[in-house]
Amino acid sequence: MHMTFRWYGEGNDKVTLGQIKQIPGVEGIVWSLHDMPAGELWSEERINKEKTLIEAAGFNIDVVESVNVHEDIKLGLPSRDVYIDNYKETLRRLAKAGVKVVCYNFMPVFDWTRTELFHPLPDGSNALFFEKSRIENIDPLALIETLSRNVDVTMPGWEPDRLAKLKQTFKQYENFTAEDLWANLGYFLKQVIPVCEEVGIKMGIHPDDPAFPIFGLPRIITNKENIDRFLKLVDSPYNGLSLCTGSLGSANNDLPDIIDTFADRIHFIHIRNIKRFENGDFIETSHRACDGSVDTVKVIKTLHKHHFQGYVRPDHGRHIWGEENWARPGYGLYDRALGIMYILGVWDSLP
Ligand code: DNO
Repeated sequence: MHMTFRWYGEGNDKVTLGQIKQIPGVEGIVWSLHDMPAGELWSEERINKEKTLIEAAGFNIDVVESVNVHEDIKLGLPSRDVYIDNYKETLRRLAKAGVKVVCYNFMPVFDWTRTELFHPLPDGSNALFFEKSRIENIDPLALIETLSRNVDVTMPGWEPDRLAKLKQTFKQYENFTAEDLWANLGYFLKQVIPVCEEVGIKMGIHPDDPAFPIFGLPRIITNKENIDRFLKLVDSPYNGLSLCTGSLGSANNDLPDIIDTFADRIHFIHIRNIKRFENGDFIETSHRACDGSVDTVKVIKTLHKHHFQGYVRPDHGRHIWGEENWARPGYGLYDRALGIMYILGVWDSLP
């Protein structure tokens, strides 16, 4: 297992590479060019600038999260081919720079969705919260507007270029089905995976977060059966998973069983915990198994049993010790660092 830490880049993340260096065990930075609109070709100059910066701080650049997929590809519009060509060329350039794994998602319109970014927990910290009934009754545009008002950073999946076109994008998805999305994902993979095989990059799709349809939009990477279908779309080791315990955990999936079944196709794993409530709400918690609904200890033990050689990162922390005043929602320093110590603690204790 190779420990990593997600970092949003100079000037875009208040956590510093120097701080990350002091967390035991972190080998690599999970990075991206966060200002790059989906579908655009990444320049070698920008890639190499990031590489130099991260490597100078003593980390590898093996994992990119994410190279975002343009909406036209998900919608299956004729314009998708241009964006797929850009995607393939970006992968070639990333491989040349030394990247090994690329994380992406195939969720229509939104990436991860929550109804509150700073929901209080009983211990005085706060965390990302999902309130099911609110999602069912709110206009998505109004929700995003309320949420973004509280933060001064651009969050992945909620980039200004995407949000500006939200109304129009929703219109494009009218009458769009889960089967349409499956077909468009297959089309994308059939073009991209051969390039990955050629250049040695492993693709890891991120499960849908939450792992059920919202706002009437289909979501397909949600459970074991669908993951199986996904992996068979292109049955290559380069077509794999970025398993996320919190995303799949939002729909009560049996994570150890999923890991047992697909271990050789998991290239990257996000470990976090959430507490699920009976009404479908959930809140993010500390990484500790007994604090949430995901048995994180069993997850780590199962990875160990399979001699997991891929990349792992602690996912969304709570905001603790006042860091909600400066850190990105879900991506502060302290709770993710505690999460790493928990993950490594369990891992190191295994024979
Ligand atoms: C949320 C993240 C996701 C993830 C993308 C992958 O915090 O795990 O935004 O990066 O879905 O493309």
